[in-house]
Amino acid sequence: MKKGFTLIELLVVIAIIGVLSTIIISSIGNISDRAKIAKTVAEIRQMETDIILYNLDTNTYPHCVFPFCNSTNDPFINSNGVPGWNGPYGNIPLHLRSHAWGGAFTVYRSDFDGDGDLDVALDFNDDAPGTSFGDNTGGIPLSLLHKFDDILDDGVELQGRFRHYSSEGFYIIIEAE
Ligand SMILES: [Ca+2]
Ligand SMILES: [Ca+2]
Ligand SMILES: [Ca+2]
Repeated sequence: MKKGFTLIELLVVIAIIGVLSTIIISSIGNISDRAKIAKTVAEIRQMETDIILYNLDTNTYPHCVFPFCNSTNDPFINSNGVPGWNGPYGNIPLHLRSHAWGGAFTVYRSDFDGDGDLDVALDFNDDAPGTSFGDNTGGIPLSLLHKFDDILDDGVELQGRFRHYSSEGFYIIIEAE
């Protein structure tokens, strides 16, 4: 009488379990990514609203560079001497904001396209708020960044109002002023 499993049978069972768990894990991953993208799109829209309110008051844009942005220079909660400032802007100070993957989500200004006008960057950092460049615990997979462009702009990363800049994890709003 046959007792237990043969080695072949065990290997087949292990292989089947492996395939099933891969399928389950990847489908959970997709659901999780979709939820995170939806959450981050909402955060981007809120950030845009706060930036617009800041601009209406000051006629300029907030500038807050990770990791040097803190409670004493955060432009959403400090006037920093900017004329017309009438904050605070939004419910969460800029230096404490994070995107759904856990990294800091801030805004700063630079002339990315070199035309002499400052552009506004939405900075999706891979470092959590309050940490430094080496944290790296909260990065958005670069393969997912274009999803924001699909939803908020023209779906093309190198053109339009939103542009993915370089290989880094941030988007810019070109020609904001
Ligand atoms: Ca520019
Ligand atoms: Ca980092
Ligand atoms: Ca675009």
